[in-house]
Amino acid sequence: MTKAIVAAVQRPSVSDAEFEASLTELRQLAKTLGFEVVATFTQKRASIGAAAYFGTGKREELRLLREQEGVNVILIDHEISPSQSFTLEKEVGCEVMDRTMVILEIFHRHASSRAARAQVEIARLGYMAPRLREAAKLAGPQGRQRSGVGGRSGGESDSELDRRKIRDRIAELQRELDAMDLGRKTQRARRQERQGLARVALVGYTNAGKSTLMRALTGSEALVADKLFATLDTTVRALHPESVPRVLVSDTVGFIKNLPHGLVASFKSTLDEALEASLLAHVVDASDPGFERQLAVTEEVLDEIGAKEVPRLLVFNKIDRGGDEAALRARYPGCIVMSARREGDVAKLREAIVAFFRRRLVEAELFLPWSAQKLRGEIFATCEVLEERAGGEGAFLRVRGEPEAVQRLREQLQL
Ligand SMILES: Nc1nc2c(ncn2[C@@H]2O[C@H](COP(=O)(O)OP(=O)(O)O)[C@@H](O)[C@H]2O)c(=O)[nH]1
Ligand SMILES: [Mg+2]
Repeated sequence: MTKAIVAAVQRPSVSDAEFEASLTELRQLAKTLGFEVVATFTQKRASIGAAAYFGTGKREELRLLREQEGVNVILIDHEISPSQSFTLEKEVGCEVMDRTMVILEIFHRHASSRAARAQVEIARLGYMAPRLREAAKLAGPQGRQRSGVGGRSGGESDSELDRRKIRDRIAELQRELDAMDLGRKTQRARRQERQGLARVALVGYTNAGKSTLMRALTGSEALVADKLFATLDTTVRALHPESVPRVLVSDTVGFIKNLPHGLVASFKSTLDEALEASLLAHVVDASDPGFERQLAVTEEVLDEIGAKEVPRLLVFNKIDRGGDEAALRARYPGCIVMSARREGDVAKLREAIVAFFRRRLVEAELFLPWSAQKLRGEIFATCEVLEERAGGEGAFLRVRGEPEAVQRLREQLQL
């Protein structure tokens, strides 16, 4: 496992509480990337040097700590400049990632649609460009000049070339995005594949407990081996044990308190998972004193990405750690107050989710000609089959399922 140190400078304008909250969030983000955070390293500093993020003595201290702990990467809880990053890497002897890089990496992993991937790549390239320039500068004059090959005029430096390449690539991605019309086509294809499947997406701030609930609701090792779901990504799992109707749960990238400005667009595009769901379970950390603001921000962004109409289930989690259950219930009617640590509570959440989808179910009779038996698997996968009768030319199936699923089966049967 990659071992990491979370490190930051605390400036006088930042309160202890703020500072600690931000570090906690970064540790959480590191965990999301699969890092093991073995230490936290901080320094109080009046100002941050242009070239060096930490003071001289502190950098030496950090180097020793890194060696002692066998650490592979240092995570800085700020967006640092390319030269700060290079100085630090050289001095401590391992990779340095700043907050922006960590977040970009998480978005990258969560981007599932083409549009989301393009959006994240644009943000990544924008972040990389000045860093490549810096790397070229540090490599010295020999490293910068290459003889003119590959159709570029002699004397053009590598950094200029790289910069041009990045600019071209960003322009290309931007054109792709425009052409995709926000990926409508891909989305429609994906939606069709998943249509009729009851889907709930877990949304909310990072650290609210989404992934924990995802595991609790679906069984950690529950693999979705069904052919029907073979193309679904790893963040989608069926409720386990299985329910009727079968409900798919998806985890989304979490909201982040200190989201770097340039990442807002890519963050929103990674949320498109939420748009495909028929229910959003908005998970809130009830024990966080700032939960009301987090809740409001999440709702605002969901509105902005066009998820306003998707029904919500408000889930106040971590009530075992604090929070006023009675007050929450009074203030947010219909909400669920729970702890992911309590099995009974998870079962109740599960029931609430299944109940939502059950309310929407309709009953219908389908006629399945003997010639269309390949649709049988799909009928059984998307609906509950209440009764089956054989007729002369096919089978009559009385089914219960989502209105969209039944409608879609009807259309396919008519073809
Ligand atoms: N005390 C307590 N801790 C929880 C609860 N749910 C999640 N956690 C912890 O909160 C942290 C963040 O959970 P995680 O599921 O990764 O949050 P996510 O960022 O929303 O996916 C983890 O350390 C969990 O073990 C809960 O109900 N009670
Ligand atoms: Mg998570």
